[in-house]
Amino acid sequence: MKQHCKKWAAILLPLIGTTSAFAASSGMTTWLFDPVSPISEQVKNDFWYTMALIMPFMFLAHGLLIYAIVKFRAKPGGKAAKFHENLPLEIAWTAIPTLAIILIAIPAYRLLKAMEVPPKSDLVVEVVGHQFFWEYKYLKYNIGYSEAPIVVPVNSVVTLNGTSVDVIHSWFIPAIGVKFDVNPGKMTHSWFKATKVGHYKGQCAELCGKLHAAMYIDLKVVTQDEFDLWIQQKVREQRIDETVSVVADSAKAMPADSTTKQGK
Ligand SMILES: [Cu+2]
Repeated sequence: MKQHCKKWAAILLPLIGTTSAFAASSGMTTWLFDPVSPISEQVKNDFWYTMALIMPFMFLAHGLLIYAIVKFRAKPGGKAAKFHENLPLEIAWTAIPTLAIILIAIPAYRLLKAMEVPPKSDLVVEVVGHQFFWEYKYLKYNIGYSEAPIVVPVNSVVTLNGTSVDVIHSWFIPAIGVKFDVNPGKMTHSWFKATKVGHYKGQCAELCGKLHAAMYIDLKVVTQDEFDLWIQQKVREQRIDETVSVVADSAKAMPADSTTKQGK
C-alpha cells in the first residue's frame, strides 16, 4: 500500500503544483470580474459561499472513487470486491446533500429577488433589443439613440425597462451583476447601482441570430456633472436631428412643381 501511495503522489503532486502555478501566473483568480455594484458584490459572495458548500462533496466523491479503484479493483489472480446496500450510508448520502442544496437555494433565491425588484430609482432607461444592436431611451429627457454606449451617473439607482422589436435578446454586464432577457411584446425589468466610475463591457447573452456574437454592450459610468453635460449635449443633438427631419418632411410634402404653378 505504501508503494501505491508513493506512486500516486509522484503523479498527482507535480500536476497540482503546475496547475496552481499556472493559475497564479495567468491571473486566473480574477476571472470572476471585480464587482462594481451591490448586486454583483452579492453575486460574488454567493458564488464563493456555494463553492465552499459544494467543493467538499466534489473532493469526497472523487477521493472515494480513486480510493475504491485502487483498493478494490480486480488484481491479477483475484476478483474485484463487491458491496451491496448500506441503509445508514444511503440515508446519509441523501440527507446531507439535500440539506446542502437547501442551504444553497435560500440565499440564491433571495438574491434573484433583489435583482428583479428595483429600489426607488434615480434614472429610468428603456433598453430595446434589435437584431443586432441595442437602443436606449431616456424618457425623462425625451432622448433616444442606438449603437452607442449607455451612459449613467455613478452611485445612482438605474432602473432598466427592457423589450425587443424582433427576437429574444439578453442584456448582460457581469461587472454590475445584471443579466435580463428582453422579449418582443413584453416589458421586463432590472436595475443596478454602479459604484465606480469606469467603462464596462457586456454582451448579448441570448443566441439571437447570425450576428449575436457581435452584439456587444458598452456601459459608461460617469460623475453626475459629466452625466448632466452629456444629457444637455444629447438633447441638443436630438433637437437638431428633429429640425432636420421636419425640414426634410416638409420638403417632401411640397410638390416639386409648386413654384412654377405659383408663378402662373
Ligand atoms: Cu444575441
